[in-house]
Amino acid sequence: MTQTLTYAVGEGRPPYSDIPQAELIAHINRLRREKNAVILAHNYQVPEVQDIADFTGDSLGLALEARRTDADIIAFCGVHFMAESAKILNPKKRVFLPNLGAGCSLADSITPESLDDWKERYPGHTVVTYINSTAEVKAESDICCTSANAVSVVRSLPDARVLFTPDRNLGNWVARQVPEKQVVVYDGVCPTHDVLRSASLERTWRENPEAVIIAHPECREDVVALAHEVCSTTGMLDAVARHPHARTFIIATEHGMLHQLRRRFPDRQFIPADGCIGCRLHCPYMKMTGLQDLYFSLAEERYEIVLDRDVIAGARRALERMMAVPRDR
Ligand code: CIZ
Repeated sequence: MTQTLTYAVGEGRPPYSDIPQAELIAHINRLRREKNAVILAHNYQVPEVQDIADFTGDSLGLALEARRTDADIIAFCGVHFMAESAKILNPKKRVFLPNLGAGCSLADSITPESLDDWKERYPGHTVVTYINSTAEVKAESDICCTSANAVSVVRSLPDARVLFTPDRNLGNWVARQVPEKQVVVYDGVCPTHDVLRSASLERTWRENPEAVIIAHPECREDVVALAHEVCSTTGMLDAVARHPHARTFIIATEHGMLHQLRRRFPDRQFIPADGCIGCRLHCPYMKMTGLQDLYFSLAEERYEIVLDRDVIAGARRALERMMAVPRDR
C-alpha cells in the first residue's frame, strides 16, 4: 500500500507532495514580496531553485549579495556554511537555510580542534581557510578564500608561510600558482570533485576531441592538468566567453552548474565530466533544497541561522579581509 507523506511540523500545512509547482512558485513570489525577502541560490542548486532566485552565483558572489542586500530576510538556497557566511556578513538580517540537512562533507573535515592541532604543528604560518568551513573555524583563521579568489588571496599575503585549509586539491593548485609561497596543505577534500579521475575525463575528451575542458580547482591534480581553464563556477561563465569559437565544453564540477551555463550560452554544448559512464558529479547536499523547502522556509521562517556574537566577530574579520582582495583573473 502506498502512503502520502505529510510533514508533522506546521499547522494546517497541506500534504508536502501535493502542492503543484506553479502553486509553490506563486506562494514563494507572494511571500518574498510580503516579507521583503531576497532569495540567493548557489550555482549547484536544482534548476527550479536557481530559476526562482533573485541572485545565483558562487560563494563569493553570493556573499557579496548577502552583504549588500537591504532585504529583511535572506533565504539561502545552498549549504549550511554559505548561509552562515551570509549571517556573518550581514548579522542584522535574519538568514534562513530552507533545508537544515544541507551540510558539506568538506566543511565537516575540519573542526576548531583539528585546526588548533595543525596550527601547533606549523607555528608562524598564516592560516588561509576556504569558505567551505564552519563559522567557528573561520573565526580561528587569519583570512578566508573562495575558489574564485584563492590564488589572489594567497598572493596578497605579506608572509611567505601559509597553512591552507581544508581542501587539499584547491590548496595544492594554489601552491602551484604561487610558487614563491611555502604552502602547507590540510588533508580534506570535496568527495564530489575528488571522485573524478583523469582517465574518465580523457575518455569524455576522446569522444569530444574539439571540446574545451573547464575544471573546478577542487578536482584532483591529474584532472586539473588536463583542463584548459581552471576556475570557480561563476568563473566558468567568463571562461566560456573567452572561447567564442568553441562549440563544446566539458565541465568538471558538480552538474548543477550546467543549468547556468546552458541558460547563459544556449548555442553551446556542455557535457558533464563523469566519474563512471553516465554518473554526473553530484553533491547530495546541494540537491536537498527544493521549491517546497523554500516555500515552507519563507512561510514558517525556518531554519534560522543563529551564531555566537564572538564567533561572528572573528569569522567576519577573516571574511572581510578576504573581500578586500579581488577575484582571480
Ligand atoms: O565557491 C563556491 O561556491 C564553491 C564551493 C564552488 C564554486 O566554485 O562555486
